[in-house]
Amino acid sequence: MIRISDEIRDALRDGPGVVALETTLIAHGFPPGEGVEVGLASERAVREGGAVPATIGVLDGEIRVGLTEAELRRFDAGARKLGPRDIAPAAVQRALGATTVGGTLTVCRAAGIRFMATGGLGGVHRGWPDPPDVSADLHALAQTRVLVTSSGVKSLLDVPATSELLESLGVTVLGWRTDTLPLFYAAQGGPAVSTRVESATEAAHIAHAHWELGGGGLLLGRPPDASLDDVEPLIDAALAAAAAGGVHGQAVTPFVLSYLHRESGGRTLVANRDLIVGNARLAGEIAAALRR
Ligand code: PSU
Ligand code: MN
Repeated sequence: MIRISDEIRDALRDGPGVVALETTLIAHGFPPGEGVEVGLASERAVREGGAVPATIGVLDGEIRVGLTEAELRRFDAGARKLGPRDIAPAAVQRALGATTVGGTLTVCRAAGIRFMATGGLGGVHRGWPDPPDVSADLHALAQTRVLVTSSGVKSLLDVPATSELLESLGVTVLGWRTDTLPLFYAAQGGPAVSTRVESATEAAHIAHAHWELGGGGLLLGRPPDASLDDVEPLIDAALAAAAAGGVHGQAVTPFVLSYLHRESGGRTLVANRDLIVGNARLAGEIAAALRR
């Protein structure tokens, strides 16, 4: 049921490191056609970092680890959004399925992949417990021996509450040359990280030591290169529009991202793309550093 490409299988055995990439941001995080370009740019960035990219999704009845460009182009907005609980059903039913961070981590566990990159982790939605929505990304990260590089937690969420829950779950939260967790589009203003790191080698050594101890996931927060510090009012407006429109569950995050991309005149789209690609490059460097 799981099919790993030859290049990735070789790399996992004795080659350069491997970095997993998700397909939900490709299918649901960007306007039609643009997500694929972000996915392809992320793959190139992982290689520039010195590792092999492993983009993950469900296609033609298989859980695929490694997709060709033509296959990647099939992940459009019609794809199911797959969290950890949705992968087996999608494979058996031969659905086209795009994995979230949590879904991708579930496949990493089965395939033995130790690194992943994305834009922003899911987490505790604002207003919890109304709605009682906590992303399955958090539990998957706690249970999986993977270092996820992201620009923190998506700031449309309750980031301080998510940070508290990460601590409760035993997830090590590292800051890339920063003392605070990045706020996705914004570099500053987030809660404290548990440890600041200065180099890819240091991050790789901490991950390795954490796993030797029997630990699970780690999050590395890399601030966006260009910080957008004026989007908070737009996020409030987007969340209000989602509530007014009866948008809930899995549809909230894609709705809010596309609202922001539109209402910011494309500024959040550029920021989101650039931070994803930068995170992929850094994850590649860390995966390569662990090999050395
Ligand atoms: N990062 C981005 N854009 C995205 C996501 C991450 O820059 O669209 C996706 C990831 O797949 C993450 C998901 O797992 O958003 C979280 O969705 P939810 O809030 O429904 O758990
Ligand atoms: Mn959710």
